[in-house]
Amino acid sequence: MSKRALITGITGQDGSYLAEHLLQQGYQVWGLTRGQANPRKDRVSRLIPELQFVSGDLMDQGSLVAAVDVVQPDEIYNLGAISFVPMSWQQAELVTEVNGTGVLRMLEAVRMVSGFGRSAGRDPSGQIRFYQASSSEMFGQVVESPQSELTSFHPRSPYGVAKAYGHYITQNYRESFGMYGVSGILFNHESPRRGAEFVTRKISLAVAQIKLGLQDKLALGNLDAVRDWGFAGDYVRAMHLMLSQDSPADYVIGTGRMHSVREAARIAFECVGLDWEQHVVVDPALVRPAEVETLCADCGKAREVLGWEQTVEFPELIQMMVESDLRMAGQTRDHGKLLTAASW
Ligand code: NDP
Ligand code: GDR
Repeated sequence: MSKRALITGITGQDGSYLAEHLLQQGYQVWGLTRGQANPRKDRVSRLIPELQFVSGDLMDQGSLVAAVDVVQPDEIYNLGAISFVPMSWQQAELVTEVNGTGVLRMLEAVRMVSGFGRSAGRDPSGQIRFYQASSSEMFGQVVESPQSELTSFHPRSPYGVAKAYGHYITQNYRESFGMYGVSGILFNHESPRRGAEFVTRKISLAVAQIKLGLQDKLALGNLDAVRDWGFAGDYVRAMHLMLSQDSPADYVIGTGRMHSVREAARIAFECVGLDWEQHVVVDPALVRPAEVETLCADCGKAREVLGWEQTVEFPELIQMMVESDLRMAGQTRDHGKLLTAASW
């Protein structure tokens, strides 16, 4: 019997890569989608025709119980979130509801559908395994570098605070009810499917359009911000590995290498033979109210226990994104349109 997985956030970057990975492993995969005519559902359904869908929203407890009950999954990957950090200052309550309380609603849905009582669910066999998409944003203002599973949190955005709640409530349900719940503390990961609002994709899209003469300038915020960037395709393998262990535990996933936004821009423009300094302008409006200046992963535990390794280095990742956007920019220009992130 093939295993059944339910993925929230199926229309996002990670959802699509994870679905492809699990299908390759022989799983049946359902994606949770919200809204009455979500165009991103059509896009992922065209990309992965084997996917099945169930409707639900992290804001709506009843819909999550119904979705888990219909799918009867062996594994749930809770990737759904409002994931763009700046939005969390503009709509803090909404982000808290989706990214924080939404995790509690998913855990409650698992508990209700599995019929967990006070003493039930202690037997690890037959449990629904639950993965929570935790984030390096929880570390925020870092007190030690690199950051491991033992590093304390000091989130710098309402997004990071909500993710910390999701992290702790998953840990608490594991300890309170014996649920198989794990959190992957993932550092930034990118791909040609990354949303256009995130800095690497914003850069690769702009580089493609500048190269084709469709745009001249690229406005960025803090060029000195440093991140540990990896490839999303590598990181979804880690999610699956985490849920494949005998005992539930949390893991940090990252590359252990740091690069600045300035460096990302330089490499991207170099890919097409252009000088970044001729095109990048700094817009102070894009600088965040409280910035996470630097992040770097210590993923020794994931390497040792999961045997996880990344396969794509940073310059290769940027090149992959620029080449993909160049191809798509060429095609959309031929149809008289500008390139957007919806083009994949
Ligand atoms: P995306 O922004 O690409 O995707 C977010 C997904 O969440 C979309 O499918 C969106 O669906 C869904 N979603 C938003 N609101 C709701 C809601 N109310 N109910 C159900 N689903 C909802 O994110 P990524 O794929 O990049 O990231 C996946 C997860 O991992 C997120 O939780 C993110 O916070 C976390 N994360 C990401 C990292 C990264 O570098 N990419 C690093 C660390 C953590 P819709 O189409 O309906 O809007
Ligand atoms: P981040 O990713 O906030 O780390 O969250 P993002 O790509 O948005 O920002 C990375 C860094 O780049 C700086 N920056 C800019 N960022 C954006 N978006 N646009 C700009 O023009 C710009 N200029 C400079 C930012 O200030 C920041 O320091 C991502 C998301 O995927 C989260 O959901 C996830 O939890 C974390 O990664 C880990």
